[in-house]
Amino acid sequence: MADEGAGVQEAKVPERVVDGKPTLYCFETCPFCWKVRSLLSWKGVDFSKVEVDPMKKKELKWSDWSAVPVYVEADGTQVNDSNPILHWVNSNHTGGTPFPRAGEDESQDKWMDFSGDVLGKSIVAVIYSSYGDSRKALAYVSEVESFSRWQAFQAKWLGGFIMRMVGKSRAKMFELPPEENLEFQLDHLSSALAGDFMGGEVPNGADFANYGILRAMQGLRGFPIVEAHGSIGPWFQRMKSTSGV
Ligand SMILES: N[C@@H](CCC(=O)N[C@@H](CS)C(=O)NCC(=O)O)C(=O)O
Repeated sequence: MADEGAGVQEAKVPERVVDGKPTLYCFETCPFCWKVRSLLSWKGVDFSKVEVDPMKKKELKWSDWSAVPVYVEADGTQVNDSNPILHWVNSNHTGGTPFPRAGEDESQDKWMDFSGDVLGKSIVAVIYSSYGDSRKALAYVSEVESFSRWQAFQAKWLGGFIMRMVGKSRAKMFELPPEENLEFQLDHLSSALAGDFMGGEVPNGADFANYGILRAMQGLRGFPIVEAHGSIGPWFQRMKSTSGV
């Protein structure tokens, strides 16, 4: 997707705020949404979560930006795209130590970009390695109360098929087979650690961005690769306990 439309939007959408709280429009399995969920949790922000139907996305029809996550601040400010949302939440909510803003820390910026440009694509190639794994990843839909049985059926079977196709196309972007590529990318990511976290003693934007991507794999194919990794495995556990998700 082009970046046009990413970031803070001029027009406010107070009617999209649920229960007067910051509201996150997301899919349960979306890695980009977990980036934001981990930061909100770490900061202790009380927010409403709207589960978007991954097939028809009707809960998001009001927005020109059609990908999740979309974040709506309690005052109606709409922010699109996960990295701009992380920066918005960092700058507009107290709780936790703030991390550098975009453009203030080259390394943080680089690894925040890596989370979407490389790591997100690497995990999709692994999670959706077969039709069975794809359906398993989408099985959560039958537990979403707001979805009808038909919506859940479609999301699991048609969505599972589509995501298998996406998985195949992501796999083609890398030279190594999906699981080896994931290990290779985790090795690379470990060079971002500057102590316990990428931010040093406290997590920064790169920690939340990359943790969120990997957190989306929990319970799915390839997650044991993350848990078993020599330095990313322990970092993942530190991020899990400090973020609370
Ligand atoms: N650059 C975006 C990517 C978001 C994205 O690709 N979201 C997927 C779900 S994981 C999505 O909504 N896809 C449907 C679409 O793009 O229409 C971000 O970082 O937020």
